[in-house]
Amino acid sequence: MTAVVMMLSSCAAKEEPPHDPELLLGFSQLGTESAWRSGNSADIEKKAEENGVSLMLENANRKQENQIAAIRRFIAYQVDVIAFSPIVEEGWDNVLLEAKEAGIPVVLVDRDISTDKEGLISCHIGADFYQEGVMAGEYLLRKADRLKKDKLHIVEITGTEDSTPMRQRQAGFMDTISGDERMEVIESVNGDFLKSRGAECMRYLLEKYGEDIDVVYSHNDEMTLGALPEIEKAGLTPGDDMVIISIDGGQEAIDVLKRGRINCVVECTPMLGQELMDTAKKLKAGESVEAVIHPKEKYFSDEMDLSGLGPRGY
Ligand code: GYE
Repeated sequence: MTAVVMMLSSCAAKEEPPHDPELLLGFSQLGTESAWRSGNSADIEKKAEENGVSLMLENANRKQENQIAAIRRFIAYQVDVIAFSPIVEEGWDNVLLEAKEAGIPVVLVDRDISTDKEGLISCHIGADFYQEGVMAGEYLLRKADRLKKDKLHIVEITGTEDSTPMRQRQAGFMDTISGDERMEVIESVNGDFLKSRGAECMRYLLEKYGEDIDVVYSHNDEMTLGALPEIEKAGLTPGDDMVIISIDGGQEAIDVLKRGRINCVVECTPMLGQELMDTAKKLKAGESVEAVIHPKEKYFSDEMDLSGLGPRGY
């Protein structure tokens, strides 16, 4: 009798309305090159868990071909939504056409792609990198007023060539400062968003220009943190002898800013996980999504009292 009751009750349980089928999200992260990147991966993992989303996260170790292979695996696995942070802008058309043919929506996280094909991407969730460059340039214009100098020799250490943040942070900065006669970019070198390359680039620039460098504009915190010890080794004090401008706003750079060795850090938030989960759920449900989602960002500088600033979380 008991057995029959149990059988009946388990049958009854099966007839209950089915649970929402799980959402399976494939995400190809581009690497682990910075505190920003690690913070971004950690946030996506945390938000997937909180939202009950099954996440297949693959790390491409900074190789585009690894990202393409990961996206193909996600297609073969028939995930519900594919997301990825493209290391560079070009070269995605073929694999994204395959995703489109398989009927799997694709979300860009962080960086953008460049394509003339329609309908490959459902949504781009990432920072307005051009605006970040503008904020860096506007800070420098204000700083130049305070320094009362006729000429500022600027060196730029850029991020990964052909990536969206590299292109847009450069464009926003240049468009903001180029009309001002005091501003002269004497050289722009590629530091690939890496700390070791930031140090190498700075050594090269110091050997070539020495004390003539007035401003270092670096496209991310990692390269800045690599460059600073090189400036000190050359007998100069960053933040005093040279204006240092960085982007990202991770904890380490903010701490250095508070100590006066960086002058301005433009924020780029890696906390994109919740927007990604919301967007993936809508896409699975067949709802429409916004084409572009930019998080709100600000900057931190030596013009501000930063004593009350909370922990950054990355
Ligand atoms: O600024 C840098 C990272 O694409 C916004 O990539 C991201 C950049 C970030 O390596 O630290």
